[in-house]
Amino acid sequence: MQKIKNYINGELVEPISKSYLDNVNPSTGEVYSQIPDSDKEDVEIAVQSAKAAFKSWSETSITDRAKVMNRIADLIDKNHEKLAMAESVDNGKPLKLAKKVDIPRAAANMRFYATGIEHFASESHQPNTEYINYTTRTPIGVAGCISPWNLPLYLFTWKIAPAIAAGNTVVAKPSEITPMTAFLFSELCIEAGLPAGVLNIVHGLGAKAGQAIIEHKDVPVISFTGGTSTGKSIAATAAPMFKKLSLELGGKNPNVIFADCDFDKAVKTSVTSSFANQGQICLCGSRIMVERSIYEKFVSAFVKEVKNLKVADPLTDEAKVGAVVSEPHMNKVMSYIELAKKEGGEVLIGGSRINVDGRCENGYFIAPTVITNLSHDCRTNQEEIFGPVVTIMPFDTEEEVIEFANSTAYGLAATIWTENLKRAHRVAHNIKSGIIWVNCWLVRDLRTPFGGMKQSGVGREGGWEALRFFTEPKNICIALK
Ligand code: TXE
Repeated sequence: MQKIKNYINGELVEPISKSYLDNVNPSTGEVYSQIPDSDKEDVEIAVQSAKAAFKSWSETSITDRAKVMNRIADLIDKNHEKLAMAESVDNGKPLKLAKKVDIPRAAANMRFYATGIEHFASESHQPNTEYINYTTRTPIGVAGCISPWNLPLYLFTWKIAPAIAAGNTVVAKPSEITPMTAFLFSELCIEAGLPAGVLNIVHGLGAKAGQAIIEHKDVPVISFTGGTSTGKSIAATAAPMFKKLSLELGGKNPNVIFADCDFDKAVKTSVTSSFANQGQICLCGSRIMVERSIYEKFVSAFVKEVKNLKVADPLTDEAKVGAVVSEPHMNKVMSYIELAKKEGGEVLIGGSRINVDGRCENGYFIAPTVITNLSHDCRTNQEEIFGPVVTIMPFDTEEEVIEFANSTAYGLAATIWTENLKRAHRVAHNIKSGIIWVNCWLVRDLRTPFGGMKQSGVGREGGWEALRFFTEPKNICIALK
């Protein structure tokens, strides 16, 4: 059985304890590889290796940093099929999706920040003829990057790329639930000639290996994507140590449909925004709010469209929906469907596990589920489910739907469907979330700020935001006379 290794100081190594964890293929329920159960000692070596590499990497010219990052991007492209297959097997997502979205985006992340760093600039301020200020932005040191299981290589590289482009060295931990592409990525970094110690990848559990990274005194900057409760605990550890923190956490995103929308487009895109990646994207619209005059029509068109979503073996071409990521996660999602029923919800379609015959008979498949008849403030509509479950509710006025949209503890993303330009702007301004899409969903321009308000996180990723996050500004004021 394949054994994944840690990537420390430019080499693939076993965990010091020689302990391993099982890695399960969620489409079959079978253990198919082993991952290092790393602990403090492995993290210590990784941090020391990153510290040792920092001086030379931070002094490496931006052009040379960009060159090696571009080589990594080219190798991701070259290994597109292999990486996409690994992502689908590890995560349960349709292979087609991994090919189209996850792997191309990982390459794009590396290229985006390889070129971005060559255009990044700091400021100069001159108040009069006597003084001039200039601001430098220098790399901070060893960055801790911790990523989740829903978009494994995509989110892993989204953190690593700006960190190393800016001249930091990194100790990174992918999710223990989906470690495979991070391992394959470490092989590509070696092949591309990334200097030893610039990136170190430690595999293992969050509470053990992850926590050791967060607690380490020589890791002054941390970028984390994952659950809100994990984010809270990371903040509690990091804040008294005055670490710089970027937290990208959960969401409970509203999808607001006004009667004057482009109906067919709104229905089709809303089905995608509800169920893409089995609903396991922090940007999925999980609460659909529809203006009452088109409510019935929308619900029946939506359900009709959902019937066409084929749940199948993720490696087949017909699969529109694959397996959810793990058995515990499947149980969590199923428990929310039960909760919805207890709260008076009516399940219009789905609501149960699906048996996919053949090699996937023991896989973790859940039918795309649509629930109505719930109030905006019940638990089903307040808590993050993070699975193929969506609720639909009617609203009467613009004021009311803004109240519904803003009623959760989260504020990550929102989608608004209307052909009324003024209303689109008004509602966009009044919804408290970091990202708003009007008449579209998940259109990503990597230059835009990405992140959430309220319990959806702290800070923003993307574009200059990430390069600012991974650098320390210093203002130098010079007397000219
Ligand atoms: O995430 P965790 P989980 C949400 C979603 C999901 C819930 C829990 O609702 O059901 O979070 O998922 C590492 N110190 N999202 O349990 O635990 C962990 O090893 C340092 C939303 O899988 O937050 C992994 O690498 N690290 C989300 C990463 O944190 C720790 C995506 C995320 O795991 C740690 C995923 C600790 N103490 C889940 N504990 C999104 N916003 O996209 C865990 N980790």
